[in-house]
Amino acid sequence: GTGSEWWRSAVVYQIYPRSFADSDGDGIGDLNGITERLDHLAALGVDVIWLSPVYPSPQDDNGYDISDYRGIDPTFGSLDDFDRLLAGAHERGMRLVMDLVVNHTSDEHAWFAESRSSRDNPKRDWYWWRPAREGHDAGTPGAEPTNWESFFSGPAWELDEATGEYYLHLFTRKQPDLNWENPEVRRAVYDLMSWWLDRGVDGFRMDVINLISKDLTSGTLPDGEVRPGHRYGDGAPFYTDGPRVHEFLHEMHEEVFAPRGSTYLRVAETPGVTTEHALLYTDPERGEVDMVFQFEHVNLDHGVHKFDVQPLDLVALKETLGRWQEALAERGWNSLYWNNHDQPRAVSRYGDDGEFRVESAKLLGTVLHLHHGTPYVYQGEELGMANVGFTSTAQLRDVESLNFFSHAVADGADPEVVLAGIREMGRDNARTPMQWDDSPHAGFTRGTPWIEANPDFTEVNAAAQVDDPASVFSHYRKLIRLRHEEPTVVHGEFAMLAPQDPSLYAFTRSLEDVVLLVVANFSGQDLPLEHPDLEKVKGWEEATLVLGNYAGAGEVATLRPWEARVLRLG
Ligand code: ISL
Repeated sequence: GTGSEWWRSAVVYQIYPRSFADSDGDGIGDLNGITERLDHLAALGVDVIWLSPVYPSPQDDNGYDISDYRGIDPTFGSLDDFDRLLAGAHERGMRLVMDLVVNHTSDEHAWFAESRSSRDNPKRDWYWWRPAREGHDAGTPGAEPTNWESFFSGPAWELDEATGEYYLHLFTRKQPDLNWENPEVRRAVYDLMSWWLDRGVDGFRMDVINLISKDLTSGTLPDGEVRPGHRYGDGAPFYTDGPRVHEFLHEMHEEVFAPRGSTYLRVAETPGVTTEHALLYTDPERGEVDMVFQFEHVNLDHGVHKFDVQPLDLVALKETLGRWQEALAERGWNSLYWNNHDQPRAVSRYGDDGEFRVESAKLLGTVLHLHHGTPYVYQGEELGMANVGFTSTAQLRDVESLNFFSHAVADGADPEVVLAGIREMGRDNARTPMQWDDSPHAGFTRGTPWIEANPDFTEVNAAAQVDDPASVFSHYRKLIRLRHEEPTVVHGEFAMLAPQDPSLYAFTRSLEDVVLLVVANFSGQDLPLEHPDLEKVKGWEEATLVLGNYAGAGEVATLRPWEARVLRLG
C-alpha cells in the first residue's frame, strides 16, 4: 500500500561530508560539522539526508573506496559522532540514509588483502581474478584479460605481481570489484547493511548497484567494442543491468528489508539504466528498490566521452525527461536530480550563472520539483552555487579529472582543450566548500580547505539567503513546502506540452479536478506564451499563480528571461 511509501512526498538533501562543514579546523568537513548545521536543513524543510560515504577509507575516490564497512573514518569523526548526528536528524523529523558502495571495496579492505594473498585463499573468489590473456605475458600492454576501459581512464584490470593474476576494477585500481556470484559476498553485504539499520539509519543510496552482475553467459568475460575517441573497449554491455542483478536485489530485499517492514528508502544509482530495467528495479510488486537515478539527461551534453562537452539541446532534454516520466507513470518511481557530487553545477550547465543566476537557479528548481518523482537537492544547489571556472590543474582534486588529464595529454591531446572540458564537466565543480557566509573560505573551515572555495562565495552564501524571501534558498523552501501540501505535485499525472519548442519547458500535472501548469523560459529573452498546446489547457490565462521566480506579476502571455511559473487551475 502507499501508506508506507512515505518517500513519494519526500525531498532528499545530499551531503558530501568532505565539503559541507569542518568543525575541527583540519580543512576537511566532518560529522560534527554536519550536526552543527542541521538547522539549515530543517529550515529548508527537507525530509531525508543522504550522506556520501563516511566509512574508513584511503580516500582514493573520496570515500567511494571503503576499507571498513562498520566504522567512521577518523577524518570525519567517530561512531559516537555519527550517533549524535543521526539523533539530531531524527529529532528534527528528518531521516538519514547512508551511501552503500558494494560493487567494489577499497584494495585496503581486509577482504581484498586476504583475496590477493594467494591463489588458494578462501576469499580469492570474492573478487574478479583472471590470468593474462592467452598468448600474452602478464604485465605487457594488451595482456589484460579483457579490453575493458575503467570509468576513470586506462584499463579496468590491474596485475597483482604477487600471484601473477589481474583483478577487475571498473573504477580506480584502488577499487577492486566484488564478485557477487559468490553467495558469501552477498551474505557479508546483507550483514553490514543490517548492522547499519540496527543502528537506526533509514536506508541506503546504493552506488552503481546495477553494475554488480557481470555477464558470464558466454562462459567468460568478453571484450567490448572500441568506440571512437577511446583506446580501450566498452565493457558496459557486460556489466550494466547484468543477468542476475534483479535476483540479487530481490534477495537483498528478502534478507535485509522485508523482515523489518518497508519504511526504508532504497535508491539505486544506475548508470546506463534503461526505462525497461528501471521499471523492473522499482516496481513495488517485485521487491527490489524504491527508485533509481537514471543518467540519460546528464549524458546529453557528453560527446565521445564526458569531457568532450557538447551544447545542450532543450528539445532533447524534454524528450529524455518526458520519456522517463511516461515510463514510470503507472508503476515504479523516478528520482529527480540535476546535481550531485559527480555532476557540474546545474545553474552553470543548464541555466545562466551570470546575469540570470538567481532566476535560472530558481527556474531549474521549479521545473525539477514539479516533475513526478522524488527530488534530490545537492548541497549548495539551494543557494544557486555555480561552477568554479578552473584555470589550472593545480586547482583540481578529483581522481577522475586528474587521471583523464594525464591519459589524454599522454595520448597527445592539447592540455588547454582537456582542461576546458574539465572546467565545464569536472566533478570538483560540485565539491568545493559549501558556502555558508562571506568569511574566509566561505565559513567552511577555520583551517586550510582541502579544495579552494569558489571565489563567488562573498556574494553567494547561505547567510545572505536564508532570511531573504527573494533568495534561491527561499524559493527552494517554497518548492519543498508545495510538495508537502499539494498532492497533485506528488501524485498528479504528467503531460509534456510543446515538446518541440526550443526555449519553452511546459507541462501539466493533473489530479482529479486540479491541474497545475508549469511554464518555464529556458532563455535570456522574453518568450511569448502562445503555443497551440497551451490552448488545450482550458482557461490557463485565468489560472492562479502558485509560485513564480519573479517579484511582480508580469504579463500573462509573456515569460521574462528565465522566468518560471507554476499555475493552478481548479
Ligand atoms: O561521474 C562519473 C564518471 O564519469 C560517473 O560515471 C560515475 O562514475 C558513476 O555515476 C558512478 O558514480 C558512483 O560511483 C563511483 C564514484 O566515483 C562516484 O562518486 C559515485 O557516485 C565509484 O564508486
